[in-house]
Amino acid sequence: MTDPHLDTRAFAKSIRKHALRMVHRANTSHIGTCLSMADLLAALYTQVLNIDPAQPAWAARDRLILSKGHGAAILYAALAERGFFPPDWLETFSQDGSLLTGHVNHRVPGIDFSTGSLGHGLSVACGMAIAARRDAAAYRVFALLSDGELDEGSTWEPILFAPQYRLDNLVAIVDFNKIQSFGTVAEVLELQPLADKWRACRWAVREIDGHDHTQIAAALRDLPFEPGKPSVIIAHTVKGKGVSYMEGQLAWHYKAPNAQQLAQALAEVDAAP
Ligand SMILES: Cc1ncc(C[n+]2csc(CCOP(=O)(O)OP(=O)(O)O)c2C)c(N)n1
Repeated sequence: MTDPHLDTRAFAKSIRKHALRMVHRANTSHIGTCLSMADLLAALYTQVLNIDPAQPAWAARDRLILSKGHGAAILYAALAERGFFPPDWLETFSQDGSLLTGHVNHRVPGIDFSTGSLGHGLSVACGMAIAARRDAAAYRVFALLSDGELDEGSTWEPILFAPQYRLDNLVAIVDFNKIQSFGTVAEVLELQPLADKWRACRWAVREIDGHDHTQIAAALRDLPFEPGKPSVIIAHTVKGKGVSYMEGQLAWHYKAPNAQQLAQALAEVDAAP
């Protein structure tokens, strides 16, 4: 169930701030990837996903697989904001003994699949989408992928497979921030023209600005883009979006902000429109 009182922009700010505090506290990596998908996750969790925080395993729920599982912090933040578990759990992120591990853990309420080893999420999402078909269930399956995962052959197998089975209950979203862990996409393994590649594999494709709330909402509202075809949203994003000194900077794949950097980051997120 979506909650009509949730404000997507406020939600995006809130989860950005949680993620910044979490990686600072844990002195851990991956803030850049969290910030690049913040607006996409905010739209999904406030406007789109048919979920019930009181029943995380509700059989009819929409499924979401964060295939880029190193972005766990901001997904946990979104789940806490939606009421799947108390927000003070976020303070344990990436600490010994915590459920909130540094990569996505399915033991956390609201998580459908553990991820972190890149390149598997879309195959699992395909399986869930087929299961929905066979059970005549109406839920949809969303897989949020990184551009780095599109360098892996294991991601292209479900890209070929899903159209064959006319899985129009399956939605892939590519967080196309054009930076990986050791270089840009263009340097490591060029993906462009990316939309043409998905189209050639028989997906219905929409390209959007992944930080423009109007474009994100419109794309998610129009799903499926074509009956009988899986849909992919290629979201052009900026790694580190919302924090000036992190935006487009490779180093923030790994670095954690210190106390002073955290204070500046939180202030910038607060000051954004
Ligand atoms: C199979 C696999 N190989 C390597 C890694 C290590 N690793 C973590 S993040 C990452 C790449 C990050 O770039 P991208 O996938 O584009 O995601 P982004 O952080 O830019 O959203 C890599 C190689 C991994 N998690 N899984």
